[in-house]
Amino acid sequence: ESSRIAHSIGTALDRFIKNNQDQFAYASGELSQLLRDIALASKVVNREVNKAGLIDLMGAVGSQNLAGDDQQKLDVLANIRFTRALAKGGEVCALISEESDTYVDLNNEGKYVIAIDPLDGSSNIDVNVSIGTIFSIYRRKSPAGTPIQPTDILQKGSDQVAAGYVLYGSSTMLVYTTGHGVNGFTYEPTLGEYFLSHPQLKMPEDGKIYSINEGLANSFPAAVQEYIKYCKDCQYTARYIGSLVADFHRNMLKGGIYIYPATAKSPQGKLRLMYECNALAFVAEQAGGRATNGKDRILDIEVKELHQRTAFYVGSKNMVEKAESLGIH
Ligand code: AHM
Ligand code: MG
Repeated sequence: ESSRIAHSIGTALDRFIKNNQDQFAYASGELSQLLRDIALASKVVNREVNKAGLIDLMGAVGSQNLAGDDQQKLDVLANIRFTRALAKGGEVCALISEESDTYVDLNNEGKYVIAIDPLDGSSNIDVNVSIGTIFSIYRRKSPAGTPIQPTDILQKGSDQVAAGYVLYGSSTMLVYTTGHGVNGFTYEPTLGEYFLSHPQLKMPEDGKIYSINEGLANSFPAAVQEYIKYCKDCQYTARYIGSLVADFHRNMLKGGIYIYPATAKSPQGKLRLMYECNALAFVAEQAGGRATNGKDRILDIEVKELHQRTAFYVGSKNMVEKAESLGIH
């Protein structure tokens, strides 16, 4: 398998998906199509992210689009783009999104359920800093064509069949796993294609970067404060963008830990289990990293509601284990 991957560096995403679809346990063609739909929507969103600062300017001159989409806020627009692409693709029966209170019915014949944060990092959207898309894919439990059940929607992270993220950064990347390691693709805008640039990504087991919003430290649990002190005693590097995907991605490549604990403002934690934490936990574990809420493995947490929040500790295995040993929760 590793030689197959080695040979495919530089391979376009479409070909990579096709070459590897025999790894999917079932409905391989359909999951492949679903991944392609996500990639396509991400290219559209990427184009819009790239001209974000021009939207007001151009919108005033005349919007490109009769529906007026171009004047929408970028996160709402991204939700529209992903929903449309997935609706057209037909593989998805239900879509859970940060942007909608309830799940959205798509094609009832579809075999997959998707949970997505179409554009994460809202505080960074207007200021030209990296933002991301996060997605989790589940196989529905009820037979295709029958009414959707709560058990189709509220699946645990360990049930994910694929997950990943798009990082709209200095270059745009798509990173995903189907449970056979993690592969990263970089977008080549003039060709309009993603190419395999980071095959079989592994997160360093140790790291020296810690990422946390330290402005909220007064209300962090004592063990988290203790862990931060430990990081300082070790003279680790503090890096916090405030875009989960970007912070996670940097830590995955360089080795580090991302922490969003319970705070006075967000007693359950701020981040959402279904469309922020589970996907990154799956990617982290597939890359050799670790993800926990302090008590349970993120992927084992029982999902009770769509927008459930959780404390989130994710990153290099030894760093997360050190934090756990101090009793974080
Ligand atoms: P959002 O979904 O409203 O964008 O919030 C999620 C974001 C994450 O990207 C980021 O890691 C975190 O919120 C930052 O929160 P804070 O500004 O409290 O540090
Ligand atoms: Mg978000």
